[in-house]
Amino acid sequence: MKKTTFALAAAALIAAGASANAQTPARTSTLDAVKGRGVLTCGVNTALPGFSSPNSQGVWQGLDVDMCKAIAAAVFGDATKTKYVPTTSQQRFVALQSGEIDVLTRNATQTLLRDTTLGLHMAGVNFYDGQGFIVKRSMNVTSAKQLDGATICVQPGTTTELNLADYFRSNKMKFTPVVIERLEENIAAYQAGRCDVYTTDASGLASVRSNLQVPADHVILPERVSKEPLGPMVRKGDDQWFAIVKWTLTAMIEAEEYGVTQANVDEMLKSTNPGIQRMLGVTPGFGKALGLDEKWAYNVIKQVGNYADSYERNVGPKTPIGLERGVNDLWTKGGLMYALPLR
Ligand SMILES: N[C@@H](CCC(=O)N[C@@H](CS)C(=O)NCC(=O)O)C(=O)O
Repeated sequence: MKKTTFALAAAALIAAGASANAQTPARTSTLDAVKGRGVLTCGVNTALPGFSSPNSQGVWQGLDVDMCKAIAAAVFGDATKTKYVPTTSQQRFVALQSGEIDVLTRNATQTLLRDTTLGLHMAGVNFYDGQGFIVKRSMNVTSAKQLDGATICVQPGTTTELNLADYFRSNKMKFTPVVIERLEENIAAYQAGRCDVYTTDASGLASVRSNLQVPADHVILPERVSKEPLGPMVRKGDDQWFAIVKWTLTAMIEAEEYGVTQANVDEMLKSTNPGIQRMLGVTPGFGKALGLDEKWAYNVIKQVGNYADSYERNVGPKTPIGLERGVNDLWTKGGLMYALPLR
């Protein structure tokens, strides 16, 4: 009798598992699928210089592209084994849910509803941001509070669209939205005067401005009207893959904390600091725990760099994007970047 009950319960569990499998393609190991394919597929922006855009030779570059390369370096020991799938704000989550991409490395904000209803997990924050507004200098506007009655270009399927409505409502102002899916068309509409204002994450504004014909003719207004913690996302239901993405980003930040850079990582293999020894695989066990080679983090730092290397190269003050570290600096320097202990 007991045996029958057990068998029935087991059968029910298997059936439940099977139906969950049918709904969630992520149930097969993403790591195995990526390794089998020999390439990591990342969902990126269509063209957001500094974050992800192809250069004149068609080579993808940017902070979010580096996130993708870092995962490839951790998995394959080769940061070039990547494929980039450009996605609009509206397509991006479906691309991840459907398995078209292995990871979304594309300025996606973590929110409660996205976390609970999309079947996706945010694996960390690689850029702390906030929403802003860009206007033509000739409008002589110095504050978002002066935008009552403005026509505003915005991309659908974004937190931007929602925050925009909140901000204007709470400041008792009116606006006319012009909702356009593709970034380039938003920018064209803004430049052609179809809208007075373009709104998105401030990092996106800096990127967009660097691409305008005369950047100095446009002003990013000082208000930040939301919190936009941006970072890589994975499908729910594959804890190992989630851990790989999470700890790859963590390793980049941890390396900056330890002063281990792309330039000195080989020298650092001789370090007597136990934390550095664990991170670089000199003390083994940490790669194995992730299902990766012990040199996983070494490969990330050697081939892509630590978080600061990537930040300065792609979006820092010396680049056309020109973003100070600000809240994206290490916690030891007054910022929010804090690596969970790699031990
Ligand atoms: N962080 C916001 C906005 C993300 C977003 O899609 N921003 C636009 C404006 S910067 C974008 O990335 N466009 C680039 C593209 O469509 O290629 C969100 O997750 O909803």
